[in-house]
Amino acid sequence: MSAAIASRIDEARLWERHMSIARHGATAAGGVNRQALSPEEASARREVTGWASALGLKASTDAAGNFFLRLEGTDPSAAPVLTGSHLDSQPTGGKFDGVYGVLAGLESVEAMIAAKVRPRRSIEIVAWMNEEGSRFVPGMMGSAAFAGAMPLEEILGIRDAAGVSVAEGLAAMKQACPEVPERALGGPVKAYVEAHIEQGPILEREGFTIGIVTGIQGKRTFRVTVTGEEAHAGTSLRRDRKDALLAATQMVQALVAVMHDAEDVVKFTVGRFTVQPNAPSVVPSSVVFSIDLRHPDSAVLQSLGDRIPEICAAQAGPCEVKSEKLTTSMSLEFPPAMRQLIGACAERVGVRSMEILSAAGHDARYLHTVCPTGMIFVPCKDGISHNEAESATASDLADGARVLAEALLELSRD
Ligand code: HGY
Ligand code: MN
Ligand code: MN
Repeated sequence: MSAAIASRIDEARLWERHMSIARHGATAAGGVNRQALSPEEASARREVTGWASALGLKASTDAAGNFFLRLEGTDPSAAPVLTGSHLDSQPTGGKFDGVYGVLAGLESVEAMIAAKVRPRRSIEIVAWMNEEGSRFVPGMMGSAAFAGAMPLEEILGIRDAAGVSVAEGLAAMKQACPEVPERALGGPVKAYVEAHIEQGPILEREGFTIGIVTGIQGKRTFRVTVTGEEAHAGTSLRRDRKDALLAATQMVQALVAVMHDAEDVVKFTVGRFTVQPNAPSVVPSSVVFSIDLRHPDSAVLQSLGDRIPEICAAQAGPCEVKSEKLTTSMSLEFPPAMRQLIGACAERVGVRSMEILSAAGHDARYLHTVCPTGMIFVPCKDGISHNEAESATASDLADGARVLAEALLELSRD
């Protein structure tokens, strides 16, 4: 292995750190529930900070709650190279989604220090705030704010299901990590590389260790609110009812029929379905449901998404319906130069790589709007993710970190 830094990556240390971070928000089924800006995320940040501070890295945070660990370069004034991902998880998340990008970044920097290599440009490891969009909607708020794609004021006012605002969550995080200084939001970035598990089965099935990510498929999200009328389950006549649940389920079925494609390329998900008053003997007066729609072809994504309001309206019956378009992110392609660089690093490290489109969303989407951006995938078992059974191997994680370390060093040199 000719790569100088790659040989310093410590597979056991990287694995142990994943197992240690998995304790923050550990679930009985072996996964994690580490919601954005939660005490669990704060304790995970503190543990990562402990490892980083021991290496001389400096922690900081910005007004959007993004968390940075900086290895100062020999030219501190030069725009830094960023790497990282997220520490928040889905409610039934796994040990590797997001965490891997943060820990692989830390491992890369630790390998450089061990090799006594000081990069010219500073390298910053980032844990972006609320990538998952589980507690606060939409996801990727932190990287969107960093890239100027979403106004901070709008983000601060968004509330979770318990009515807690992002601003209150940020205050709680600050209270949990009072020693972390604040820095300006945004700023010049030379390049960004994010390591992540694939969250799909392709690398494992094709027998490749490294995915050189070509881009990210497009995604549109919606919130549909169906309003009916509460009524007694025993006395109200069917013809008089305004049953929001009945209307909402018919809307979902009609949407599923339209989104069904034989090639299974359209990805349509209703992940959240909230019924009010949610009492067995009361006809539901309100249903709010989420729509997560994805497709690699932006024109198809646009046209399918545009049909959602009319499809829902057609199934409303005696109820009212409001279809809100929340986010629209079209498919993107990472710069060929970044893909070539990652490919060359994989070759130098001596691991097999293939080009692959990301079907999952990542903060790299927003960094792509501010600097040359790339992603490195490693396999996960059976492609399972957003599931407590999510699993990866120590050697694949280490190989991905080796490629990342080489790429970061190369990017931080010029
Ligand atoms: O939903 C996504 O694609 C990401 O894993 N949060
Ligand atoms: Mn992720
Ligand atoms: Mn995820």
